[in-house]
Amino acid sequence: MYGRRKTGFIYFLLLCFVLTGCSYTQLSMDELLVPPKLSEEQEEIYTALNNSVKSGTDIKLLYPSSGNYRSAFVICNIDEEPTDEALVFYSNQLQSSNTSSSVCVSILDQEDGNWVVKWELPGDGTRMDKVMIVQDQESRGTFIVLGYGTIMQNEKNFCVYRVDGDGISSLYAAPYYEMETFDIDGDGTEEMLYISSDAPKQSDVIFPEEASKVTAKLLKYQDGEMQIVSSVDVAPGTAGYVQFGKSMLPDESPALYLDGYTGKYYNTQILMFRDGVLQNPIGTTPELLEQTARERITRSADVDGDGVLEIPTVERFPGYEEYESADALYLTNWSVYNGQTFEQKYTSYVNTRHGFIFKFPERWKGVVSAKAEINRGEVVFFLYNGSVQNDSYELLRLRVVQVGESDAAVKEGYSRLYTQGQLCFMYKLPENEVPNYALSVQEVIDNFGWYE
Ligand SMILES: [Ca+2]
Ligand SMILES: [Ca+2]
Ligand SMILES: [Ca+2]
Repeated sequence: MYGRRKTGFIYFLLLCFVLTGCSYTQLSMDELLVPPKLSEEQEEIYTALNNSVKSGTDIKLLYPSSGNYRSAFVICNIDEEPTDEALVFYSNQLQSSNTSSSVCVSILDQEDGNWVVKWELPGDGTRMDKVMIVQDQESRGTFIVLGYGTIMQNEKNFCVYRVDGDGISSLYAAPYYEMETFDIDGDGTEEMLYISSDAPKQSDVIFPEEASKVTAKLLKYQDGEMQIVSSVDVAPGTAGYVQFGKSMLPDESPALYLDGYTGKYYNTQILMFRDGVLQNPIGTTPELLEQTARERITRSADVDGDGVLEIPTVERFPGYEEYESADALYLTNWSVYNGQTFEQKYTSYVNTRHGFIFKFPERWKGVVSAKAEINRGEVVFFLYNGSVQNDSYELLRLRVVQVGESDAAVKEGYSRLYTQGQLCFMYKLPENEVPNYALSVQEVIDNFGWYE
């Protein structure tokens, strides 16, 4: 069941990419440190761009730091003419100067097989933060959202452009902390959501508590312009976000999961569109928000592959109550929010280092503890009997080894579950079964999953 649903979800993701029809490159952190080598097509675009700028200036390509598009080149069909256009992000520096200059965006098109600059857009910052492209389902054009960062970490500005038969026009610009595109009202077209401060100008502040108000805003294209159709408060004290999870509630209505952090812990708010307005029931109800607070396990995840994100919270395994927090072992509880309350669905062990989770069967809850043997890449689960030193009722070992070491582990009685890259995920069931608590091989397979 799990495998089939997961395949469905991956297919859904692929479909999303096909629908937007744009190529993008996801880069790892290492690749980001070294500018990637340009492809032949990118070289052609780069040369055309270079020829178009003033002599005596250098083009420095700029790579967006978040979002799906991480390349300085986005090659994509943005208008009614069937060939691809190219967006290039760069700064144009005088060779004599070292100061960081403003972002430039050029849009190039192909004429007789040659790339030529078609439009130039002024950037509003010194670095690229995020690029989003939405092809409108009602054929009202392509919407390009460009987010710019400044030298101040928190100051970012975005601009929304619309491309149609008449050319490109700037529709809307605003400062923001985070932004995302998502079909939150389920009408088939993606809206834009962004989080920003509603702080009035310093000189207008009368009530200091109002100065720090931060809201999520829903931006829609209607009557020929981008309009804020609704906004809602987000939890005060959120220092930043680790994930905007595009998902749904158990009733299948669209929901955007905001996994944030406060400096002390992580928590989750959910934006949804109900009764014609944007709502954030968890973020605006402190008692609900508190129920999502956790010191570790940063992100919500769809741990059963049904398309609904589960929200994690953590508690210590039995026997670790008195340990220092860094030495304790934690189990993770996963809940769904049904629109009113949280429903706990799973208890699991989560290994963030190797990106896997192991869900506990019902009969293990509250009675099974664990021990980590870090040098062996191993975790041992056992029936708790008053102390974590007493692991005589062993139930399961999960171990991650290098592929080259897996044969040796098989000789020690381990079996292979999955091989991924250079790592082999293995398990071992004890020879002496503990009555009522022993797992079958099938249960081991069914309860193992990925957490990325
Ligand atoms: Ca085109
Ligand atoms: Ca929509
Ligand atoms: Ca789920």
